[in-house]
Amino acid sequence: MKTKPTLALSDEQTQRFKEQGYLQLENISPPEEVEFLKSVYDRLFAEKAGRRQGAYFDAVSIDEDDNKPHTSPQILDPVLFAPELKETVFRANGLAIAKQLLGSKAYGSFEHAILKPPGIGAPTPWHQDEAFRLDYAPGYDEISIWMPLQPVDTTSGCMEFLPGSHRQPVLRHASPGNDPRIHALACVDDFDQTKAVACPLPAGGCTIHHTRTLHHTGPNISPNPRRAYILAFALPVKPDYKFARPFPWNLEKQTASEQRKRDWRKRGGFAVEFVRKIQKKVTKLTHDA
Ligand SMILES: O=C(O)CCC(=O)C(=O)O
Repeated sequence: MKTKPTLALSDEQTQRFKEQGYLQLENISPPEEVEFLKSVYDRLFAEKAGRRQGAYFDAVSIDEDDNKPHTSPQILDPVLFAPELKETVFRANGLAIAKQLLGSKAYGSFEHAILKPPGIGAPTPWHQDEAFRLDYAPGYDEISIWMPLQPVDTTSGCMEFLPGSHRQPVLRHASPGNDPRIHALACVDDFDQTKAVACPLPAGGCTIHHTRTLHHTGPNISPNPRRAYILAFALPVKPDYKFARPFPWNLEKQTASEQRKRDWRKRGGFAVEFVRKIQKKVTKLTHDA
């Protein structure tokens, strides 16, 4: 990418991330960029961008009814629907941080946007991101960089982490209410929620967490939308089914968004997906260079 990073983690911050499994920064994207991202973000959610191809869905409901208000709408890979998101200071800084924490081969693996509408925004259950993985790959390592586009605290759904929890394996997860039609996952193993640390942030700040760090967000009871834009970075790996089976809670899933994606593929979306895969490979190679 052309945009240059404007920050680097100190040794002390890198060490803290290794010990705690998360980190908080006051500033990863400048104020004018946050304003620009907010306008793109609001347009994408107003359009329900990617709904017909399974990229837009409500994470905490059965998500079949377009007329019901969505309480945790998400868009997977929003950059596919707004190419102007490609060149940002947020992305350049995120990649630089990922290379510091994971190694020089780190690349942008995935991104998503999660909106919690004012007053009705639903909590995100406690989970480890790795629990969403569909395959197993030796050497897999990933971090997420979570940036709010407005100030965020415990009344609007800031991130809360369990320090040190990234040193555990992936714990048992299940669909909320054991309903496999719901996209979200909730950790159903024992863990001590009283040790959770909330991370309020200014607009354009961020939290960084490891794929195994237990985290959640509360509801948005504030009068303002809570917009979060998340970039994930990983090390390149190859899936290997000899080593482990996919997680059982993912094998059960039957979400409406997956069905919309299958229908879209049949209508020709598979060709679009193929082109996107090639473009992603090219971007990854550029990041490696
Ligand atoms: O924004 C949220 O509510 C949750 C975000 C999250 O779980 C993540 O980025 O891994």
